[in-house]
Amino acid sequence: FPFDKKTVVFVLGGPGSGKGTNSAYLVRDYGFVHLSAGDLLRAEQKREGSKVGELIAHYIKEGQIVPYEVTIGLLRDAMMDHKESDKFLIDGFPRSMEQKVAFENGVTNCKFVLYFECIEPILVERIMNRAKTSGRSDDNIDSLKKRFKVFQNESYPVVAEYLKYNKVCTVNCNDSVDKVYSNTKECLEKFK
Ligand code: UP5
Ligand code: MG
Repeated sequence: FPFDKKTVVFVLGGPGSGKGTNSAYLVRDYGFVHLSAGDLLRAEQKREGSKVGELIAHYIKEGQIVPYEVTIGLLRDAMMDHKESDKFLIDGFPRSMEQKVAFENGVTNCKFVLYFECIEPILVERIMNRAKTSGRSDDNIDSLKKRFKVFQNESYPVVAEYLKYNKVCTVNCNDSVDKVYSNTKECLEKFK
C-alpha cells in the first residue's frame, strides 16, 4: 500500500521522556496506531528463530542504535499489518540522521515531530523507578548513561534538522503526567 498517503508523526525525546506514555493516550483519543521501534526490537529479540535476536540484545544493553535495516524492516512490516489505518505514531525513531534519510527514502516523510524535552535528573528518576518492574536490560544506571550520550550525539541532530523546517512541536515534560499530556494535545491541534 502507498505509505505516502499516510500521516506519520515521529515521537522523539530522551530515554524516559514519556514517548510511550503519551503515545498510548493519543491512541485512545485520536485513533493513531502506535509503533514503538524499541518495543518492536524487544519483541523481535524474544521471537523464537529470530536471526537478529542476539544482535538486538547486545545493542540495546549498550544503549547503541541497532543497524537501521533491521528497525526499518520491522516498522514497515508493522505498518503493513495496519494498512487500513491512516495515522501512525512512530515512537523512538528515527534516532540518527542515517535512519531519518533511510526512512524518508524507503517508506515516507513525517508530517511533524513531537519532541519530548526533559531535564536529565528527572529522566534518571523516572527510569530508575521503572527499573524496579520493567525487566528491561537497559533500565540500569550504566546503560542509561550510554543512552543519554547516544541521544545527545546521534538522535538530537534529527530533532535539530526538523526544527529548521518548523516541523517540530516541543512538549515540556518536566511536569505531571496529566499536564504533559495536555501539552501534547496542544501540539496535535497546532499541527493537524
Ligand atoms: N512517566 C512518564 N511520564 C511521566 C510524568 N510526566 N511524570 C512522572 N512519571 C512519568 O516513561 C518512562 C517512565 O516514566 C514510565 O515509568 C512512566 O510511567 C513514567 P515512558 O513513557 O516509558 O518513556 P519513553 O520515552 O517511552 O522511555 P523509553 O525508555 O521507552 O525511551 P528510550 O528511547 O530509551 O527507549 P526505546 O524503547 O525507544 O529504545 C530502547 C533501545 O532500543 C535504544 O536505546 C536502542 O538501543 C534501541 N533502538 C534502536 O536501536 N533503534 C530504534 O530505532 C529504536 C530503539
Ligand atoms: Mg518507550
